[in-house]
Amino acid sequence: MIPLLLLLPLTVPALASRDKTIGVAPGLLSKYAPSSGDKWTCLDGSKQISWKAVNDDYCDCKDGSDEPGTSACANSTFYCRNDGHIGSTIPAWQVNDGLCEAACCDGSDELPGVCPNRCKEIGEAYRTKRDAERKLRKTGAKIRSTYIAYAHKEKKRLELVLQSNVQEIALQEKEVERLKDIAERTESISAAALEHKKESPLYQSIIKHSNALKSLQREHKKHLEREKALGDILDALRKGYNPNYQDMAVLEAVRGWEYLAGLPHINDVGKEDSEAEGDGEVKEVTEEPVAEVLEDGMWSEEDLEKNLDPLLNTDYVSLLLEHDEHVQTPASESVLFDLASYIPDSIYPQYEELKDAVISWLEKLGIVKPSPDAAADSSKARQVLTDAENKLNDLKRDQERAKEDMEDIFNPEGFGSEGEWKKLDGMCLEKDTGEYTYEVCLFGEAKQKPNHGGSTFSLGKFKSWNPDQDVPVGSPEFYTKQTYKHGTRCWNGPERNVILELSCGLENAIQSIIELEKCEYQFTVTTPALCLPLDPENGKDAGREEL
Ligand code: MAN
Repeated sequence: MIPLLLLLPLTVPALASRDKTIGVAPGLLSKYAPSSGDKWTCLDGSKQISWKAVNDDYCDCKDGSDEPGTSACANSTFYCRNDGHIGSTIPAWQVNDGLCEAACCDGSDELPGVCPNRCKEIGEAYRTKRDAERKLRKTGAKIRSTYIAYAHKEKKRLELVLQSNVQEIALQEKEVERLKDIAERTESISAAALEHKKESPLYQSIIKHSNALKSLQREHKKHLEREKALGDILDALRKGYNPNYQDMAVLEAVRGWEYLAGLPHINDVGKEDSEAEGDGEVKEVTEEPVAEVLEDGMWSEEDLEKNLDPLLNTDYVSLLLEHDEHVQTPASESVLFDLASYIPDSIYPQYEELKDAVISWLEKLGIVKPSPDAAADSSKARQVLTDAENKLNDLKRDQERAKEDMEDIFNPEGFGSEGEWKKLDGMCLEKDTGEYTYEVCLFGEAKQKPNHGGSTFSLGKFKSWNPDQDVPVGSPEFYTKQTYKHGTRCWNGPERNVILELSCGLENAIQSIIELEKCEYQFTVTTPALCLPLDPENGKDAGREEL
């Protein structure tokens, strides 16, 4: 009680003696000076008051500007200079309330002697922390810039993929058209007509060639295997024979093999090296095989290995039908002689049934030869068509994916406006917490894998960046959170999901995992992708203002 009584009478004179500019922000200091006649005008220009009335603990101006250093005006603010640290502004009601505000480390919000000035130590600690953060940002930003470069390269690669994909699709579309035509014609042609076509000397010759080639291929394979086995035997002889026996037959066989296989003589192997290095180790250097000179159109060894099988799998019936198109227009294909094309659609099924019945009677009576199996040929043509259509669909899907990837690379809602996140697409990070190993494949799926048996649970798939409504898309804060949703449902509970809290760090790593609520997990993750470059001018963060 006594100290309070002692303080009260001191308050007004103490205030009167204090600097009139106390609590004034640096930008407004020039406005706090008396005009002639010791007058002063409120900052909003609404009133002129005596200079003495400034900071006299009585509110005169509507805008509160006459009391920057007291709590007299509810709408004014107080500026703490915080020398040794960073200045800050607090609301007027916190001034002279007997409490030392953390934001005013110099204690200037209270009367002298009430709060100690802690700005030196706080400022030093702040600067140490800030410098460490800047160092981290600087190094991290260098890694981040490599991520950006990767995104540009990736874009170029995707552009090329798209270009070649467009050409491939066009070619494959033509191929599908061609095969469709063949399949339709194979299906429409009668078995007898097909058999007749197969009797063409050209077709017969091709089949013969094909069979000969298949037989040669079989023999060739046998010889290759034999040559390999012989080579192994000779290799063993070369390495294992004892030169002291001076067996000329063996020596000749070894020399002959070395000549054929382009190997140095076994006694010379490693001599040069061991002479130079003195390590005595045997080193073998095989001579480079001399490249074969091929006549025009001839196949190389590699061609034979790679392309002979596809050639031998050619659908010769399809070729035969296609060949027809090039040499003649079969009379039976003319609409004039195609009875079926004159039949009205309504009675076509009955016509087909009647035709099949008549043919089957004629076959049974031995008047016509049973028709060979045309279905096998037509189903083969259909299969080839289906394969080609599947390939076309795959190409189109690849194209769609490449287009989506292209759109996402420099998209603020995708991999960031600089593409800095593309590098991390699909990168998997793991952390062992004892009971579980948690995994997140960025932009993919998060998982909880038990370390001592049991099932792995999905914790959800990538859903979005920061879902907070008030965080602008593309702002640095936008990239500090990711959500992964719709994981395995908890027993009697919600689906598992993850909130990923991201911050700048030199490594892409999971730092901690907490199950915030049942089946809701929080991963904290560091990544260089979030290390924004500092302002190159003064080494400060370009986008943020210090405390
Ligand atoms: C498993 C784990 C836990 C989770 C419970 C919920 O044990 O996925 O993280 O809390 O299921 O039943």
